[in-house]
Amino acid sequence: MIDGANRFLYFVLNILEVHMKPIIGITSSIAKDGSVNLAQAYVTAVTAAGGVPVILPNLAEDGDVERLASRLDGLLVSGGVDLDPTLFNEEPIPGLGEVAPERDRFELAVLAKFLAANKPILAICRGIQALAVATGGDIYQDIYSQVKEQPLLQHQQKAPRWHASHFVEAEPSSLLHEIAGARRFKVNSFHHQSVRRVGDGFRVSAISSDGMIEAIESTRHRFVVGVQWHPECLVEKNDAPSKRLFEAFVQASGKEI
Ligand SMILES: [Mn+2]
Repeated sequence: MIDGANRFLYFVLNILEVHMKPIIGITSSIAKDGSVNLAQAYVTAVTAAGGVPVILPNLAEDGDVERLASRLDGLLVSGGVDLDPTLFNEEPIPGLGEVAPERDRFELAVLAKFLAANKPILAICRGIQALAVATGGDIYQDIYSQVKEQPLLQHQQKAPRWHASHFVEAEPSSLLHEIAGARRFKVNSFHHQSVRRVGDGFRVSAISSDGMIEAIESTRHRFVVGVQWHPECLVEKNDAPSKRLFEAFVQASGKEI
């Protein structure tokens, strides 16, 4: 009898837990062969942190984006190709790489919906650049040709994706500092663009030793964090700051406003 009641209780708790798991939308790219593309590492990292991931296609209709955003608890803006510089009123320079106009349009639109609703956002690599542009900041199209003031680190590492190659320094009392639990830690690096200027209501939350902005966060929202590195690739090597970042993001997404 008691055993039966316990089993029933366990069953109910299981259902509740599953129902309470936040749904995390992850943006995707369109591959050369026309398929919707997302690295499995994002899905694995969100799942491991207790979220239910769903891969988002690049929708064009504003009403569809609104509807989609209203159903999601958190938004993960994933990595990918360069951002179109005309979005921040610049002409393309020779160092600019490939761009993805339909993806730019969708990500800026879905970011706007999430920011307006104060729903959690984790923006990774290309994602931090989209977040900066979506919120009135701008980016370097190509740090190697545009940053002349100081020598740069190797930000396009040749080491494997799970290898943390350079240090970053978190700004004291930033949300990132609190989550990472350390001022200085190592990250991986696969970028030639970088945030140049943050918009109103945003702060820089980590820099690399060459002064490049490696993380930003909103001071007006409950959880809006952008990182220039790829924490989803470090999670598999049990990197503590990366695991905590995904956990904090998923946890924030599970809380009602
Ligand atoms: Mn870097």
